Amino acid sequence: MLAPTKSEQASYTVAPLSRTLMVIEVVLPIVLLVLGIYHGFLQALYRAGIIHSGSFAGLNYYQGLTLHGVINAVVLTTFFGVVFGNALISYYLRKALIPAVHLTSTSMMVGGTLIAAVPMLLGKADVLYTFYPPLKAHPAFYIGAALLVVGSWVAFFGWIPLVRQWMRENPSHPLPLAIVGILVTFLIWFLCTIPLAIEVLFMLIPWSLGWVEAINIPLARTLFWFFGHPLVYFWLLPAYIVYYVMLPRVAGGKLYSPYAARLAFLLFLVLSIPVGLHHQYTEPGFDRFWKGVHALLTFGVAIPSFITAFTVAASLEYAGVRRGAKGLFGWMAKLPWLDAERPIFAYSIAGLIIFIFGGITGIVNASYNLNQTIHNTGFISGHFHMTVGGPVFLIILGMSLELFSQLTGKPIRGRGWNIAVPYLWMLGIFIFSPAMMYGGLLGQPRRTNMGLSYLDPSSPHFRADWVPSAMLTGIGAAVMTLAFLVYLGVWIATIAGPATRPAGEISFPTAEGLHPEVSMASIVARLRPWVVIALLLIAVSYWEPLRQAFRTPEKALPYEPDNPTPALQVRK
Ligand code: HAS
Repeated sequence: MLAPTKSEQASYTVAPLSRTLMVIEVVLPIVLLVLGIYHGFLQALYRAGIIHSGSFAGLNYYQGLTLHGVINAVVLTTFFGVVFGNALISYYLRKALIPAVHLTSTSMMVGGTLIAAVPMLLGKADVLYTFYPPLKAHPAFYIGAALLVVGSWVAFFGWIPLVRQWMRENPSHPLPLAIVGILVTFLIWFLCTIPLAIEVLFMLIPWSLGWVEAINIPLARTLFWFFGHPLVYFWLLPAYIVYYVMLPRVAGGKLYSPYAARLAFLLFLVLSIPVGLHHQYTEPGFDRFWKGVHALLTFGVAIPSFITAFTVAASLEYAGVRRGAKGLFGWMAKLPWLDAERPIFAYSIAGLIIFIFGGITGIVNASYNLNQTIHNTGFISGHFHMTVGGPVFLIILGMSLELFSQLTGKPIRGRGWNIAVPYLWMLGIFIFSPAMMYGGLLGQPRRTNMGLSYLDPSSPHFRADWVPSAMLTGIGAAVMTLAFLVYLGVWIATIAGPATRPAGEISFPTAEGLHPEVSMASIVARLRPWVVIALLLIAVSYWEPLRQAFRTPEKALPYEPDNPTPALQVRK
């Protein structure tokens, strides 16, 4: 056990109703993840030419890819954001969650997930996680997704009175860093899901119900990416909370700069939304000027990650030196890489190392001219498996297990196996993603329903130069799947084991600052000015692109499954 620091408090006992709801919020997405990972593995085997179209456990290619994307990128991440937020609010503010709000939020999220699952499993919603028109889903898919999102809003709204109460009780203290982190995460989430709600409620649902014949495609896509890029920071910021608040402590050191940590979160609030056009560089209908503005702001949103890279590395170096390290890089060897009692270190460091490469490839994507080469190729899949599939996924895995253990009082079993998971996953990612990216540079498409044809020497589509990267993609995915199976084994052993502690006692390792905590007078101790700047920047950067999308005459007609090229079903 680590000796408590000044900034650490005693554990906080969650009320029985909230405890039960939080166990559901942790366990349900992990159960669904089995399906999500399985379909990811099948995708890779299909791309490697090992299985054929129609072999997706009875599902088609798009159905399997939709299950993979929606479960891994939307359901898992949203549930984790909410349950992690519930735990942070309880522990750091020492306040009970409001029971009616908590019950409503969990019921909506679980209900929405189950409602959306039915059409996905029946093949009535093969629209991928981006659900671009003219791909059209059954209305239940959109309604279920809307319920999931609104349920997460309800959780957030339930935290606000507790935060305000804490601020009244502690007028001379800035909010704890973890609370700033989770509030910024959900402010971004709330702001960016408003355009999504408009797209779903006023465009997709009426279209899918047949109330309107056609909808405006560029507008739907622009509203989606208004949501779609900040979404990635909604995924990432819970990991950053762990890196700033907990990792320096489990590494045996201190947080190098509490000021820099707060600044990084606040810069995300300002810069993560007005960048969505970088997903639409290749789309006609928008002035190049506005694409350029979003490109510039995209470079801006990398800055808080650079701040994080420096601050977290400095904190880890401090920890290594405290443990007796010498020389420029000696600190790395002294870190607790294999400490099975503090698995969150292994889950964090593996994610951080992967993210160095995920981040660099993001900068490549953001560069307007380089994007022309890699857009819609395997390079993009390589990038996002090193971001959402790196730090985000590993922190969700590590922290979900930790939360389950604390909520049920059952210690994690198979601890040695548990810390093997992030390193095995990292190995898999470092085979999978470079292979995908190299294939992408050779022109391999990001999604392909062509199956074996390009790997089959007798086919006119055969591409001999794509074979090695396609094979390596399959090998990388096999290693990643193995890591997940080990993780599942640890879960099963933990569930089967006895409870040895009282259930529902939450506590998080919390690092002290190496430099002093910020004062209440500091600009980074306040949220409101940053929200105002964020709103202004969104208005300036999106007003004209939205107007341009609104004016476009392109409309999506109802999708016909027999037509293999839905993009052609566009009426001018
Ligand atoms: Fe991205 C596409 C640009 C970050 C996810 N991105 C995607 C898609 C996803 C995704 C899912 O500009 C595909 C969407 C789709 O379906 O079409 N992305 C960026 C940029 C960043 C970035 C500039 N992306 C993310 C994160 C994601 C994510 C984070 C998920 C969580 N991305 C793009 C662009 C596209 C795109 C274009 C569209 C491309 C197209 O054409 O379609 C930046 O935020 C990245 C900044 C990060 C860094 C890295 C900092 C490094 C750190 C680690 C330090 C390590 C330490 C350890 C301290 C600059 C913090 C040291 C210790 C040792 C022992 C070594």
